[in-house]
Amino acid sequence: MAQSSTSPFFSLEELKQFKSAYETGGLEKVVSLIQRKTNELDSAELNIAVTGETGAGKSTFINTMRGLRKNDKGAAKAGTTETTMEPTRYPHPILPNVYFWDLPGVGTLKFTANKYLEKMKFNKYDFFIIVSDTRLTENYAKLAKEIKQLGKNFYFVRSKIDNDLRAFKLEGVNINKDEELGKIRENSVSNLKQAGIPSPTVFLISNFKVNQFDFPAFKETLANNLDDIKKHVFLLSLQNTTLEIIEKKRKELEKRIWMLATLSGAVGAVPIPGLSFACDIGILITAITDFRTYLGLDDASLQRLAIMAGKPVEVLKAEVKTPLLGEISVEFVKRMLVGSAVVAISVAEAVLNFIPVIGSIFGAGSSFLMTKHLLNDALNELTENAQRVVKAAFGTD
Ligand SMILES: Nc1nc2c(ncn2[C@@H]2O[C@H](COP(=O)(O)OP(=O)(O)OP(=O)(O)O)[C@@H](O)[C@H]2O)c(=O)[nH]1
Ligand SMILES: [Mg+2]
Repeated sequence: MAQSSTSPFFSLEELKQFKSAYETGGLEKVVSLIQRKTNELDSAELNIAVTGETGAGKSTFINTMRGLRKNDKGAAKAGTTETTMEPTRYPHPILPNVYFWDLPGVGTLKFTANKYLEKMKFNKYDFFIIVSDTRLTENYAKLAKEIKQLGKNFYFVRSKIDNDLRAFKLEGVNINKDEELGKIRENSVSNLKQAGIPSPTVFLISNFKVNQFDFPAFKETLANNLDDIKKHVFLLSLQNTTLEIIEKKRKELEKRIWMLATLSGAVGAVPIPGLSFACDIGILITAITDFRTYLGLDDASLQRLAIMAGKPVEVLKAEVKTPLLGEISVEFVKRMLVGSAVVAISVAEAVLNFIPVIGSIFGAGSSFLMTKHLLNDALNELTENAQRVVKAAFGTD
């Protein structure tokens, strides 16, 4: 079985620590290190601040990033004339530790950029997204400079780009789309440069076209600028709007498998007959259920994607060719165990049939291998399903 080359969140330093922990304290000591990392992953928070002028599309953007439309449960109110004066927190529907913060429009408050950020309690955010639906003017540059000064990252988003393109159409002008987009981008960039931002990047997006314009590049850039753990959380929070996102999620989940397999291997080493198997099943079911949700194949995620793509949910569901759509049960995992490849079969069947008699002789190694093998199988299957779904939702591009 090929070992995954992706580093599972551990720095070189930590890996060295593992090695010596294993040499002195055995697997048990390694497990406690891994357990700690798993907890770190599960509790990692991401706080994303969204700011900009009134009506720029901040609330709609927050909904879009969470795969929601304004009438969905938990959606931020959008398109209203009343503007909130306090930062409002919106959790992600799947990852409860990912929060988008809807900040009051910069222009609505009579503050300097500095005072504004202070009032917004800037320190708790991981980074800022500055949204504008017009040219990015000097005021935005001021805000960005202030954010930088406070030691935080910012991104410029130019929203409603669909409107710009539609205007040409309404005027009956034939345009080269990429050329026009280039001009709009260049215009904002040069404004910001003049206002003192050295090399600004401006992402042109439409909140209603999630896989078009700069939206995919925007998400990728955000992910790349985060550290390992936050990147993991952020990537898993993204809606499956492109094949690239699915591939990135798969890689992240592969890292988790490595950790889960080690934990399960260690449980297998506990010399209490019967316990090993029961715990393995628990880990497997939880992992497969989580993977399914992260890959957008649970019912609620499919519904959200269908709305976002403007397709009937049945069309997407028809692409899910796995029994994983329903409840994931012990029975299901057992079936998978039996249907698994040769390497796993001997181990798995032995475990199924001989517990509790010889269950405890399957040491850490075999439980480790089995869990890794099974979760890899499940992950691959789920990934293929997710790929088919996104193709059905948005076409093959
Ligand atoms: N065409 C188009 N319309 C958008 C887009 N984003 C937002 N809108 C519309 O713009 C209007 C304002 O959007 P909101 O998301 O409420 O803007 P906001 O920045 O939260 O506004 P305030 O909370 O009042 O500051 C709404 O009618 C949205 O439907 C977009 O990308 N394209
Ligand atoms: Mg709003």
